[in-house]
Amino acid sequence: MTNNQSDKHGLFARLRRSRESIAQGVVELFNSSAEFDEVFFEDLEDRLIMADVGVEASSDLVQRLRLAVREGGVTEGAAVMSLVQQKAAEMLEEIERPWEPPVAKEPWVIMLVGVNGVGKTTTIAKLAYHLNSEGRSVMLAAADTYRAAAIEQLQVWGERLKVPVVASSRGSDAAAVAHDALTAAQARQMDVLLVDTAGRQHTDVGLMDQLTKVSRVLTKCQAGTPHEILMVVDATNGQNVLSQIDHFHQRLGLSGLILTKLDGSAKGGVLLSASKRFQLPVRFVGLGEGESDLKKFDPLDFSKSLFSL
Ligand SMILES: Nc1nc2c(ncn2[C@@H]2O[C@H](COP(=O)(O)OP(=O)(O)OP(=O)(O)O)[C@@H](O)[C@H]2O)c(=O)[nH]1
Ligand SMILES: [Mg+2]
Repeated sequence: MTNNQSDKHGLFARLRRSRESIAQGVVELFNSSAEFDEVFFEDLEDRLIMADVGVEASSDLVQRLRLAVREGGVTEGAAVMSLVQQKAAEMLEEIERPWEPPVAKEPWVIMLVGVNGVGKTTTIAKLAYHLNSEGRSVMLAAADTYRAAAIEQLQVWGERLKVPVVASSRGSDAAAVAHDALTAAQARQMDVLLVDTAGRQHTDVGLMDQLTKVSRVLTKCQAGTPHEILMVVDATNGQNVLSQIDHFHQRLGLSGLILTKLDGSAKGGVLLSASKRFQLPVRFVGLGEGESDLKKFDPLDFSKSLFSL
């Protein structure tokens, strides 16, 4: 990635607010520190916690930094900041897993889940656009049969992106829609099936049960599916995303995260905290409302965007 701020899709430019909020405290500290000693490390840890990086991740990051600074005998602010970037990236890289479709003739099935309004449906559209541009054929399943206009919203995206959408009527069984969509995707030899689901609060037991049913029915229809259950979280929710992920992960066994609305958030630091706690790789980040506003997650890009002088 480039650090060119005029690049419309540059993560660096889009993450300005996150960066500023973290940078405010951290840069102040770097500017006012003559030495990178224990007092500095403790202060840095506090400022990272304030910036939504969370207690565990901040402590881990600062410990890695402490060792690297001491081992390397690093004394210069810019060099210490570069180590902060590297160590944050290292933490994220440790839980990365390859993002590749299984070698099979059957569709690669990806289900998106999350609480209301976080950007699931928009992210489905962005993913369809992304996968299409890689040369994969994509089909969408409108398994949000709950919210008014949810089906139409996905159909509008389908028309715009020229990808087929399998839908039923509002109020119908979400698991049946998922089943029909997978059968259709198999018949039409689609490479990928993206399953949209209704937003739900993790405390809503009935709706959480429905979600596990969707997943179960997919497995029955084609063993090994869904290959991915990605939880979409909204960066503007800050530390609240941790309890959301906790509940969804317990019920469904998530395979990864997508962080949306990073363009409008000062809370990108929560990603370090979430990925560390749940050991879930971050697959993509959402940086706007258009179909091309999705970026494949790159740990070093992200860390550089978050921490810089
Ligand atoms: N700025 C910004 N807006 C986004 C992003 N992703 C989604 N949105 C907007 O967030 C709003 C909600 O998006 P949806 O995709 O409908 O969210 P959802 O999770 O499907 O919502 P429900 O199905 O009602 O739970 C829309 O106005 C989107 O345009 C993003 O990365 N950045
Ligand atoms: Mg939706």
